[in-house]
Amino acid sequence: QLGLKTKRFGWSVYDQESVPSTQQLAHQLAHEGAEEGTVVIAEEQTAGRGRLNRSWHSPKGTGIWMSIILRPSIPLQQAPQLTLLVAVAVAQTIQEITNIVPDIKWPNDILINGKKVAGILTELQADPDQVRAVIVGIGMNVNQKQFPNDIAPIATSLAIETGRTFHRPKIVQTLLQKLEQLYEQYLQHGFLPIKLLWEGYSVTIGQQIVARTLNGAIRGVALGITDSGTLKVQTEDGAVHYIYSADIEIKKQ
Ligand code: BT5
Repeated sequence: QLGLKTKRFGWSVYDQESVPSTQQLAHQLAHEGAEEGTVVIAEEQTAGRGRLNRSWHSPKGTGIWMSIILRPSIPLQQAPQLTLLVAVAVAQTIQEITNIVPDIKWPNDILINGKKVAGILTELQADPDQVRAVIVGIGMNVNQKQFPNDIAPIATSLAIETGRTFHRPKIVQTLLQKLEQLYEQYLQHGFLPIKLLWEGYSVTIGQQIVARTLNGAIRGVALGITDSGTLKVQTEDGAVHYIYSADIEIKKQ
């Protein structure tokens, strides 16, 4: 009923009314051997999550709460590339649907006017050095008119930004199409073309930033992303750091 026009993605769609987390269900399905392109989507998540077990607000019938199983044969250290690939697909989708060009803040935030409209959660099932499955979670705020107080200052939706409401299945269809197209390009030609597209949406590169990682904060200039998708940051003492994942604060110049 999603009217998908994709070749590889969405042959198997688990369309759920309410789940704790589509990510959790997708992990389970991937463990059981679900094929690449399996999609789990829900009207509502009661325990939607972000990175580091933060919660993701996923009220009923307003947004897109979706997880996709990918099975690329790539070494573990290239997995961050997939977050950036998905971010490009989300940005392209928003651009096509609304005509607004969103910003991507490395690694997983899609912003409009500085507020978060979508977030991506990339998780792995892996052998010691090879990826078995990548579970990509996408949360996109679509028709919400308001947010709870704790996230109201940082969150937005397509409806808030445009004053319109949107037919979510159409957005899902566009998103899966973009995702499949970028993924095929990635498998055939590698990360470089994706990286160029990503740079076109990026608000991180060239900025003074603070990157908060699990090992502490790094302050410096974001020089760029590497070919594996990590962020290259130069601190004041001239040292260059490569960051796999972090929360980024962009300092006002
Ligand atoms: C993310 O984490 O941005 C990843 C979000 C992934 C959600 C999808 S929905 C489908 C799939 N199933 C799941 O259970 N998850 C995935 P992170 O960068 O850690 O950001 C989390 C932070 O964003 C929270 O701590 C809040 O501050 C904020 N936040 C929570 N809900 C939000 C929302 N709906 N819109 C904007 N910001 C939100």
